[in-house]
Amino acid sequence: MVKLLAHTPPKWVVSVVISLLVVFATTILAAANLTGSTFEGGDGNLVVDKPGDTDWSNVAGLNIGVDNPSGTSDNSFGQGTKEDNASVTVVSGSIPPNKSDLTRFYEASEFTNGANYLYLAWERTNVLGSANMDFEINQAGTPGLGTPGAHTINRTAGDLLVTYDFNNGGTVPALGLLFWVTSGSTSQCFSSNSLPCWGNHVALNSANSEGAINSVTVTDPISGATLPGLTFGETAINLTTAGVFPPGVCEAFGSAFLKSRSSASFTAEVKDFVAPIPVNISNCGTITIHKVTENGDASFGYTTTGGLTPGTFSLSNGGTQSYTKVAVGSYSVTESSPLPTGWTLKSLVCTATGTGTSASTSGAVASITMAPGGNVDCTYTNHTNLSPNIATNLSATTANIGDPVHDSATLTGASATAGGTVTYTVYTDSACTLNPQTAGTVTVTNGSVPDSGSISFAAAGLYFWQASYSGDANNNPATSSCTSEQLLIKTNPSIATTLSATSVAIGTTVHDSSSLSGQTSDAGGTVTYTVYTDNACTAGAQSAGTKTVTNGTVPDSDGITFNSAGTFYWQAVYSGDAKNNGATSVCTSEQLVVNPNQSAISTAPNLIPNDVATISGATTNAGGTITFNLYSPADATCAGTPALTQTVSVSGNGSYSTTNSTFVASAVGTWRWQVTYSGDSNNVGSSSNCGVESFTISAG
Ligand SMILES: [Ca+2]
Ligand SMILES: [Ca+2]
Ligand SMILES: [Ca+2]
Repeated sequence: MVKLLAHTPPKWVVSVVISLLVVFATTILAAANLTGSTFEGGDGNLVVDKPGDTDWSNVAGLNIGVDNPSGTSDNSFGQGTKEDNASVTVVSGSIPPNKSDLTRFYEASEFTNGANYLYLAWERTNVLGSANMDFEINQAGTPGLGTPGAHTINRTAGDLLVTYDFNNGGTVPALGLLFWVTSGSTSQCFSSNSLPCWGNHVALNSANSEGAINSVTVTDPISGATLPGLTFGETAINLTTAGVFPPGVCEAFGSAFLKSRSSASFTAEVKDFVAPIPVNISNCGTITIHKVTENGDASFGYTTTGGLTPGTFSLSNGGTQSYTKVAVGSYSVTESSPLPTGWTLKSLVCTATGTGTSASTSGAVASITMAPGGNVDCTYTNHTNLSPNIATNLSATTANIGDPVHDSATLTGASATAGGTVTYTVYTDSACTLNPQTAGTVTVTNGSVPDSGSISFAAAGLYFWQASYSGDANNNPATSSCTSEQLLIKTNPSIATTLSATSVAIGTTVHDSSSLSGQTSDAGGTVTYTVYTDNACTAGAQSAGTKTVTNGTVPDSDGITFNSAGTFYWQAVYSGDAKNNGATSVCTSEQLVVNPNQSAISTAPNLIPNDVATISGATTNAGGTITFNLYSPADATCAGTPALTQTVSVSGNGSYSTTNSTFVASAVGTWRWQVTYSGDSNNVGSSSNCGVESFTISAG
């Protein structure tokens, strides 16, 4: 059973004769261009014959497939390959003389006047009378099909096969369409008895197609070749009216290649071929949305109108949303608001390609008009600023009046190319509002911040530095915390001293006083008083106490009692505190002279009386006692109680003395002794008369 391809219904055997008659009948109507198209697809040449028309010489979107050179390097399908075979073997070698040796093919398509048109042409080297060509048009390509070896043609349900059959002696080809069928009844198959297969055959007619083979030599303006008669064939097909692109169904073909078939029979062996090339045959378009973010990333939402699926989507940096089968119509894509915090839409740029396809933008909205084969590519670029921190470091946190101090600042979290400026300012309050004094504005380069200028301070106190970053196109401003860098400029107070006395006698107690000047009103710390014995205040240190300073007031020193004469040097040393430097009084500024005592004669009359009595005329062994009685001037008769009495033992003749050492006679007048010997058994006692011995104390 042979199936012929000229308007032949599936599964219906007709005779070759009838088939040829039908073909012949269509030739009468094949002269003009297809309705709605300017392409000269039925005149058998490649150049424009009628002004305003198009032909292969100027058609838009021309795609060219070129075969391997004829001869041993040519590629073709292995013996016995048929159209229904998806798995094929490619071999190399010369094409037999009785089969078409293909050289190239052309493809173009356009959407115009509401219809999709497909234009195809083939060229061959040999002048065979008959021509049986198939253009296979796939949704997906088959990479590497041109190289020898086993391949599987990448066919998808709905793929298209355009059959092009010309019998020698005719003037126009018989054209047909078959669709690749992968499911359903095998009755769909045109020839095969099993799926998948080429089926759903559409016989093209003069209303939806035209074609011609050159009957005379023509020139190919594309390749420059001269083409003898019957070596060039072309066709134009209205895919819309042919039902390839049914209404509301999106179809897109991306690859096409050309084959030669051995005869008009569909099951005839396919031999030479020209490897697949990319094409873009579609009744629909593509919309691609790209996302670019600056300085970070976030998820951005999008809504669409017009029936895109999915209707909403989200993108983050580098993301893409592609709609590959977008039917003719109007669409919009809108970036949802509010945007993620801190983000702005920096730009929305759309490009549109394809006749009738356009895109415009307004704010976050891309408005798209899609025509068949159109492509719209939009890029949403969103921007956010980085939020750097600025850290600071003072060259000193305490300094004295007049000392130069500068600040340093460091940005972290800024972009690598961060610019802008940093302004350094010094304030006198912790809110950084009062008495601003500039320490300079410096230029930030690639995130690096130069130091501030140096400032010296004439007044003591606490100063607050602040560094403020201006920010730039990629970085938010930043300001250091006012209280994060405080500079204390300390006072240089002086201490003055006053001694309670500067010249004193030995035994006098002296204290020191001191007072501060130039200190802060809340000055604390201590003052240590010390007394030295040298004028360098290094020797003989004696503490006079360490006193606590309260609000600048200094208590007096302890009192020091000086028990030796000399010159003493006092010194007061102020410790200083957080705000006040220390101070020391001048050693020689306060000298204390302790004078030596003035010696004096005492005239007070008094004496310690003693008496001596001598015994004579007594035995050598005389014993007994001698009693010495001393009477005060008030007792002139020695009748009363003696003021002093002492009894001394006697041993023989001799002198005996009192041994008074404690009794002092001080009353003025005449003091009288009376001395009595007691005697013993051998000697008679005796007594001196009152007053025989006396002494007188006179008033002095
Ligand atoms: Ca032409
Ligand atoms: Ca022409
Ligand atoms: Ca080939």
